[in-house]
Amino acid sequence: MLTQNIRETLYGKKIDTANILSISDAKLVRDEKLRQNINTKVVIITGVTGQDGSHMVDYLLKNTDVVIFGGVRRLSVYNHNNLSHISSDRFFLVNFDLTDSHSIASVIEKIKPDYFVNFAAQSFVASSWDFARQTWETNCTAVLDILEAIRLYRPNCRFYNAGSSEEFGNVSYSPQDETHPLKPRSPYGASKAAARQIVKVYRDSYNLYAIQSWLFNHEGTRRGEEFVTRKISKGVARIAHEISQKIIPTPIELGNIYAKRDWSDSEDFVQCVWMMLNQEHYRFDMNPTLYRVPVYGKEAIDSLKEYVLSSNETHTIKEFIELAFSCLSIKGRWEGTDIDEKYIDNQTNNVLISINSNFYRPAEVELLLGNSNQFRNDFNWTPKTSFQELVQKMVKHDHYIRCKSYLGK
Ligand code: NDP
Ligand code: GDR
Repeated sequence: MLTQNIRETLYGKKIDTANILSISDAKLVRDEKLRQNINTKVVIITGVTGQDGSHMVDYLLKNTDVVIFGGVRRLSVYNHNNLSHISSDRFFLVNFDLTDSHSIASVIEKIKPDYFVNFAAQSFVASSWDFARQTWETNCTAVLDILEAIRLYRPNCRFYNAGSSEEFGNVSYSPQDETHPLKPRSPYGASKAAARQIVKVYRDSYNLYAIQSWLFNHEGTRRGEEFVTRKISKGVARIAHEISQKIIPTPIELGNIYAKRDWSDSEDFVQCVWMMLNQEHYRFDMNPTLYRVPVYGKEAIDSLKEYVLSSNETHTIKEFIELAFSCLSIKGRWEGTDIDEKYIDNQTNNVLISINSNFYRPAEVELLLGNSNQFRNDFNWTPKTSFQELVQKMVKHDHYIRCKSYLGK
């Protein structure tokens, strides 16, 4: 029986991302959607308030006809900015927390998804030393809980978990490909490496379509503000504004600017994740009416591949900084060494960047450089956005926001 709340949610009056369904109401919505079209595929995406999850929602709404349930946890403040542009009768928010195994089991039992895309995580490496246990529970234990619930309630559901280049950690060789050993350097990296093992164990033991890629760093205008790229792009936009107002700028304080990262655009990667979840060979095995019956044969599961996704280029944080400032026509020079190193504006001699040892990590991953040729060859894929375009996109976006808020004052 459809309640008034669900009728309004389904038929357009209440499609807004502030309306979060309970798991039971989400089941009613799902049943109604399947009643309208039995072939509709149902996707659960976690982490939809974050960068990748929100881009994945955009990608699927634009390119497929699936119905999406975005998992959100209850917070005391509204944090749906990355979703506020969406209004679709194929996207619904449902309340569940990944650290609560009951809510995971319940959501999978009731919604019976065809795909479960897990982007939720404690994703900030630096904080993983401060919240090691919470990082482990969100990034690893929750993955086990999802796999167990899929095994019990929806064994034909395709599961994707977002793995990380941080699993390679203290790298043995470059570039890193799918055969590189796992040598994590942080509680975060260890949690993702452990999740990888349990995904494989469930895949092999129960013939589940369960995969995990190795995602190298990927960024964009929805990147969290504590990550180094966004911290720089926002800082550069602020400094450009301060310079234009003849104010002496406050420098951006950073940690290890010699670390090298392989940066891509998040919007490029979400498409790849969907491709991995639909590896050609399995497309015809889907049967939404099957329940408690493993769909995939051992041979099919054994030939599933897990992939590295990367730009295949590496750059230091220093290079990112120089390029970011140059996007707003600010040219600088480096002076000093170690903790005293600074980036100085050529025109005004103001300090733009300084080092603060508080941003050093207990253990650092000095170099990441991916080799995503396996994925590129198998799927005939190349990234749309280059490193230079990515930096420009982020800086221009933050500059626009800065100018808009200034003019709005
Ligand atoms: P974000 O930090 O932007 O998003 C993380 C999401 O996880 C947020 O929506 C957050 O919700 C949610 N979340 C955290 N804890 C819980 C919980 N207990 N229950 C429910 N939801 C929770 O990460 P990204 O989008 O950048 O990354 C997506 C995934 O990809 C993550 O797993 C990350 O580890 C992995 N990854 C990312 C890379 C990158 O460069 N971006 C590279 C390699 C891997 P809330 O808004 O409530 O905090
Ligand atoms: P990372 O991203 O740890 O690679 O994890 P982050 O942007 O936090 O750091 C990248 C590098 O920059 C150095 N750095 C600083 N980092 C931050 N955040 N703040 C600073 O002030 C600063 N100064 C220097 C760091 O030491 C590091 O070397 C990201 C996350 O998205 C993970 O979830 C994901 O798994 C990996 O990428 C691949």
